[in-house]
Amino acid sequence: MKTVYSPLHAGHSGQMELVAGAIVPGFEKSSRAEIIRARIESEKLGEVLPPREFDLSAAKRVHRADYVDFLPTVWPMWVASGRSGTAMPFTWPTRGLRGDVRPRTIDALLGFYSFDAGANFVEGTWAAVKSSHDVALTAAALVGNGERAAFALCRPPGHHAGSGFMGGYCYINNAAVAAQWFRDQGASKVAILDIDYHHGNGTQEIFYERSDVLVANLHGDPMGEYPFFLGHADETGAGEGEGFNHNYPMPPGTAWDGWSAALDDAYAKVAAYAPDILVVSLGVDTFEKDPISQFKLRSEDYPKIGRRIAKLGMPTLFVMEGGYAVEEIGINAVGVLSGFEDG
Ligand code: OKP
Ligand code: ZN
Repeated sequence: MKTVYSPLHAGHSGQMELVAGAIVPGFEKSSRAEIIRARIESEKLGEVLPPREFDLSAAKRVHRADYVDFLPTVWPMWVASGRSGTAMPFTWPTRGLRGDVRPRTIDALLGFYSFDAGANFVEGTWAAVKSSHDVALTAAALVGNGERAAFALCRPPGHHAGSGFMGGYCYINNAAVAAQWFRDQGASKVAILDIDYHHGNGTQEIFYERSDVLVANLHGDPMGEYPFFLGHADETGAGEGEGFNHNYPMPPGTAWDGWSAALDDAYAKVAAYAPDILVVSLGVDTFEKDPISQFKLRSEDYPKIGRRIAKLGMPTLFVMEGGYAVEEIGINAVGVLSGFEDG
């Protein structure tokens, strides 16, 4: 399987994050992508290719144009307001406030276009976000051109980014952009299987009223886990999209038995839908040693996931999402991909 990777991700580093009342170095750090790439090379998974540049028209098919256009302006506005360090939002237009009036200053705009303080900006952030988007579309094109599968080594991740907002380390929803791109290239149905530990609220929101993109999500129960405000089992889609969204919230401590039972159910939903293309939002923060997550998958489980996904027999695009146990992130992510290759 070929991988698409860009070194520009590394400019998105050194950002700080607010955790339990303290400002600490971000968990979503650049070594994540480097360790995955090194493992791809040592395991000889396949060629590692650079992305081609795509314009933002595909992104604007799933995100609001004003939101996409805002992203490259953040750092220049931050600097112009006399700041340095990390740009992050701290005020949001929640219930009882006006979320329909676009404000003017950088602090206000950061809140207007986000749902939490987890999508931070440093100088290289926009270039990294754009490269991650290009990585996803370049890998999508490989699958579109007949490869059985490809791996988009995206960083930063994307699945928390919704049509008009960033959050949870995510800016552009790489998996959603790729799914839409497949549709626009002629695929009639696309399925997205999101196996990151956290619910892919952005992906769900983007496709919630559509039947042409099925979304299945396995994740920590939002009653007690980030992103808290979406991802319940009763969210099944709306309008045209009714019945095309499937959530599998699971309790803390869930290990292979419980998790793989949910995967089997999601698998059956995807198989019954019979999409032309499968996009996998691949997070490995389900790992037992993940520092911010509560599931108990082990390294030996990841190849089993890949083998099961391969049995669907669908052209498959893997898009990297989360995973914060940096030491094992290469073993686990490449474990899924190698398992797929064997399956
Ligand atoms: C991204 B992905 C507050 C942030 C809370 C955010 C987790 C984002 C996970 N500082 N945690 O789904 O792996
Ligand atoms: Zn996650």
